[in-house]
Amino acid sequence: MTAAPQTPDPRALATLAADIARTVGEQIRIARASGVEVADTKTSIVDVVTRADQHAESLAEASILAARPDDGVLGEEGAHIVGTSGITWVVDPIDGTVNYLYGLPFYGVSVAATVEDGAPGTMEDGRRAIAGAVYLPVFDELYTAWEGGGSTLNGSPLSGPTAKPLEVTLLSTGFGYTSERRTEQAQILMEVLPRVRDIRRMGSAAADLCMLAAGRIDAYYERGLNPWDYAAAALIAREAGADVRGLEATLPGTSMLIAAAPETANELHTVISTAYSSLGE
Ligand code: LIP
Repeated sequence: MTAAPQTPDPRALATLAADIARTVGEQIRIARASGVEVADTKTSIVDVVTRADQHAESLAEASILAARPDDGVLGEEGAHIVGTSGITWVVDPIDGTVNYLYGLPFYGVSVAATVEDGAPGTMEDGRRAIAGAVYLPVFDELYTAWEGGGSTLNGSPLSGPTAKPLEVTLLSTGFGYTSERRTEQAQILMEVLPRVRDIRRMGSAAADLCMLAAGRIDAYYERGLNPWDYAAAALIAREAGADVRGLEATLPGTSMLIAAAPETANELHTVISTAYSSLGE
């Protein structure tokens, strides 16, 4: 009987994730200076993919498999390799693609090593990140975490968000690419916005969750994210002390991702849950 593959040291996986995120991030930052080309659209005319997204994902995939040839890879731009090691790398080559297209600074590379064992920390897509990194090249900020190892920004430990009453909470959120989803999100925002200090819309879920881990925002929520948007940064936020949760009994992920200090997350969860109930959801 073949032995089950041993889960590798999460710290070593985090180091690999960080190296790849930084290398790919530097490549896309340099490439941006020469311009940017839309290669295709996806769920709508405003959901774009650039040539840089495609090249970045190819580089990330090749780097992962050079280091760990038996692993799987799942990428936003189509990478889908089923591995045999039990580790699947979930990659967003450019999270914040529209920001990258417009030359705005909030974009980054997200690389997560995940397992599918259903243990606490498992997201709605069934994967659990045990190591991950997000690199924001314009700011030269590398966020790294591994399970049980805490989170760091450029090597310095992060202590995450502090608990605050919702009325003084600086909240980040994001919106989908279809008018139907944005109509619903605007209705929810109408319930949330009057109850918080202010909102920020940075355009990258990975950056949002890293800002939360760094304590630069107090809370984040979004509906409609993909696994590659959140895989690494949800771990970074959790390991910094944030409560990352879904709506009601749902695991955090595409249906809803709420992240804040536990007490703040409780308040925000109640407001969002009530808002969706009044929408008839
Ligand atoms: C983005 C997310 C962001 C969301 C955007 C978009 P992309 O991912 O990170 O939170 O609000 O609509 O989905 O498309 O730049 O990889």
